[in-house]
Amino acid sequence: MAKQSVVCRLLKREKNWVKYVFSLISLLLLFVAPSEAQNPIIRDQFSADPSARVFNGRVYVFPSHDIPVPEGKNLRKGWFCMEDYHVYSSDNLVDWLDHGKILSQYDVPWVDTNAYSMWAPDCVERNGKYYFYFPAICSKPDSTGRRLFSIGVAIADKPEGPYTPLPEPIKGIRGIDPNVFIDKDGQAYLYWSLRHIFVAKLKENMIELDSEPQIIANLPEKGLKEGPWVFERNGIYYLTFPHVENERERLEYVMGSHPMGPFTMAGVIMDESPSCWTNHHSIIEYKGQWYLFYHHNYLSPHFDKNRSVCIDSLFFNDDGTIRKVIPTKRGVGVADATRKIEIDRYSKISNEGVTIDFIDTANTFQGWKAIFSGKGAWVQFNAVDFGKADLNSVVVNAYSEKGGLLEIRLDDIENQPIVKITIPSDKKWQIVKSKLIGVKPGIHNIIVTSKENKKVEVDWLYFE
Ligand code: FUB
Repeated sequence: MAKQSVVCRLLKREKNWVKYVFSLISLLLLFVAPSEAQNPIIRDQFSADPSARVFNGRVYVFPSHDIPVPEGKNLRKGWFCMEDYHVYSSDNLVDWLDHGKILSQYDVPWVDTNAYSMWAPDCVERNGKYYFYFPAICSKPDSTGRRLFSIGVAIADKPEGPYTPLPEPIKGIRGIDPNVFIDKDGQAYLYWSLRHIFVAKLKENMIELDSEPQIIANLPEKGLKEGPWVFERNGIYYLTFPHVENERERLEYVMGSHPMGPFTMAGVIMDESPSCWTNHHSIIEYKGQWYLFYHHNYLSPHFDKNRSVCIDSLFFNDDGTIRKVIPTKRGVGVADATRKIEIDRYSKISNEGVTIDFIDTANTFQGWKAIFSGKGAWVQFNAVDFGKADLNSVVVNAYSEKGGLLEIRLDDIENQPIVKITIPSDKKWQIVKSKLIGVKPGIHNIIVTSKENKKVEVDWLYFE
């Protein structure tokens, strides 16, 4: 009812259809889109193994979907559990739209639906069709009686589906983590892993192999390798992959002059995480900037098989090598000053006097809060767009039993504050609104400082 009357008002107000359609889309996005600018970018469910692709000017992320093990299922304890896939898209890497479920294990005739094994997928476009590649355990045992991983394909006319799965997996493959690379000459290659990393040419139809699978040579001998992701830049072919050099997976890469190799070991893209055994990634260029999509168990600190997708910027050296990416909480993209800014997803933080914790440890999807406890402690959140600066107040969601005083500065902690925020003492969360003293137009880093030795918790803030 409420939604209907808003739409009616819109119809009356907007005189031309272009404006109307634009307003309607924005309105719909408000209702369906989780807007998450920071890491992790997907907060409506667990998500892992992100394959990011640019289709029609938008970034689409095809992750796998971790779920807690359903009750009553005889599944391996402490292991991955995945039964379907969603796809997400964005045109600013800030607002991510969940297009919903695109494929489930129950849709695919050859998949063992007791296995919950819809692991890391990929998707590519060819001649206007979208080919979604996914691994899963076959319901039919092999000649030795084992049920093994195969790779299937589902096809759609649009990136967000609907996808129709083929009745059989691709012949000639045992393995996981499919990745497809289409070279400039139009030849498509399929990569996958099973202890080694394999490659084979794909036929023009994208659903059959056109060469014998071959093991990629010159990769580290020792330690698990999986999750291949291949791309080309300035004539260099990069094969990037998670590898267990020490205790957990880190992201490494090799460089070569042909998609099938030979490749030469080039280095580490991201070090292993202290808490997540796996990592799995993809690399794309979007609007002139390169990005690394990867996963981490941020929303499930005590169980690393429930992971979440993150993004950070990636840079190359002049010789084509990749600079190591240090994972950030801030992630990428410009934050709109007038929308909720979660300063706990900070760019920088003072060494003392401020910590980050979940708002509710029983429901981590509610996100985090910044807890100030010392005078002079600060949190910096970069790239906030104040637009034309016709803003005059800040709204903060805060909690402080004894009350406290915060200040916000732009760009440099030595600058004059743009606002002083008195948080009254209270035993519940409160929305506090304070007048801005002065704000400059454009994009700025904001620095929130505590001015007293009193505990103040901040969930989010925005300007209006
Ligand atoms: O998500 C299940 C498996 O974990 C993937 O297939 C691997 O790459 C690792 O991320």
